[in-house]
Amino acid sequence: MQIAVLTIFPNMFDLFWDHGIVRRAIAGGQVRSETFDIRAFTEDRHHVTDDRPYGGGCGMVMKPEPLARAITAAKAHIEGAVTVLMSPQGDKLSQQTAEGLARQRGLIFICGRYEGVDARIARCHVDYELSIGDYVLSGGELAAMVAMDAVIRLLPGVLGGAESAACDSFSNGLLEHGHYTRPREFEGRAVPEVLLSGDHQAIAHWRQRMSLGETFLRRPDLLEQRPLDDRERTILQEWSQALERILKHQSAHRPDPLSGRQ
Ligand code: 4FV
Repeated sequence: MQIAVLTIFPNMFDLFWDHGIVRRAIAGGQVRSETFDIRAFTEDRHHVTDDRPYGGGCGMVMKPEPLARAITAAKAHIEGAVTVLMSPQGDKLSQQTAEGLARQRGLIFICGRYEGVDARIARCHVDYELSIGDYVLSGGELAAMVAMDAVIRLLPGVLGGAESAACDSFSNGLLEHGHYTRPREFEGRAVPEVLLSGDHQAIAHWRQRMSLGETFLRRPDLLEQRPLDDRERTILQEWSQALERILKHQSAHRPDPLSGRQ
């Protein structure tokens, strides 16, 4: 996959390209990355990339001309690339959107600064607007790094044997179960016995229950959004029956008003 980033701070990406899975993907040839300094596409001697907003108001807006030239230049480098503007107005980044972007041949990330980019760039030169969350950053660079990290690790051949995107949180729409490693006991807390059993089916069942439980407790919305498989439905039905029993017996624990006990 070819990736280009358009930014007024290209050096911010030096460390990003040079570490971890991203570095490995570049070294392995799965990714070819390039940064374009938007200032290089200005025509004035002060390389101005922003200007005051029409209609007044606070802050500055990124000028359309340097951006349009930079986008054209990047597109000339990457055949059939999808242009992605990082902005709070965009679709929310999720594992599904990351999987969709990972299927593209080329991506061009546009990083805004100031109050944002001239709306005519967003409307006429951008294929897709993407947000990493409902908050305002001082620039799109960190958001582009988040999106690129989520996409690059999904590219075929990037994650090595032991690593697999398949068992990621959200890859099956659920939160992940807890992970444990040596020592068996830490601060007096032991690793769950089943994980030491070597019984792979029991381990898989335990992990599925933990994953369902974590998702039910922390993100029940995720469970409402996705179809359950038979085993998951059985587990949730078991839990709901157990809850019924507990609640039914609660009446038995209600203090007897005549006993004078609180
Ligand atoms: C953002 C976000 C974000 C808005 C104005 C950059 C800033 C400035 N990008 N997800 N949230 N961008 O806040 O992607 O130009």
